[in-house]
Amino acid sequence: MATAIYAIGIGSNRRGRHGGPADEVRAAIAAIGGLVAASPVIGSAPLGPSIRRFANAAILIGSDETPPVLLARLKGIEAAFGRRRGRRWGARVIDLDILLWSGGSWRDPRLTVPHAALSARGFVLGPLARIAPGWRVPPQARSVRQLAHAVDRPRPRP
Ligand code: PH2
Ligand code: MG
Ligand code: MG
Repeated sequence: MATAIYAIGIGSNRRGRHGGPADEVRAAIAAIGGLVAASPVIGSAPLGPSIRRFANAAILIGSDETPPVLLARLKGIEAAFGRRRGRRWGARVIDLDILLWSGGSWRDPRLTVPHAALSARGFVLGPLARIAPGWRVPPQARSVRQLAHAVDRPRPRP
């Protein structure tokens, strides 16, 4: 039995060796392994300066890795898929982000879990709510379902 469960966010808006963005997302899910649950692959409009649409998904995996060890492995998969580092919001073949960890919170100079932008990103919360709606996100312990509803309604109504 794996000692931890992680939620991972996956995004692509560029063709790669496996095909279009949705094919890249599906190939990444296979490469990561340890799959416990996977959302559908969902198309989304780009947030930020990128022009191309994204394919996004979220998965749950079981793993014995610590967060930094998992991060290093995910970066290796990104590199193997042809991800070029550099322009922060540029088009990418694959982006693999650690969203949540069953151990709670992690913070070191390279990695913050839960993902710092999680509660602001509908393209992450939408897929994640399909597989882990009841997961309570530290530090406020609001559920993924609550955060997904809140991001759809960014302003309180008068
Ligand atoms: N990722 C970004 C920036 N903008 N927009 C969508 N729709 N999906 C993403 O995965 C995404 C984005 C940087 O990681
Ligand atoms: Mg990202
Ligand atoms: Mg990333």
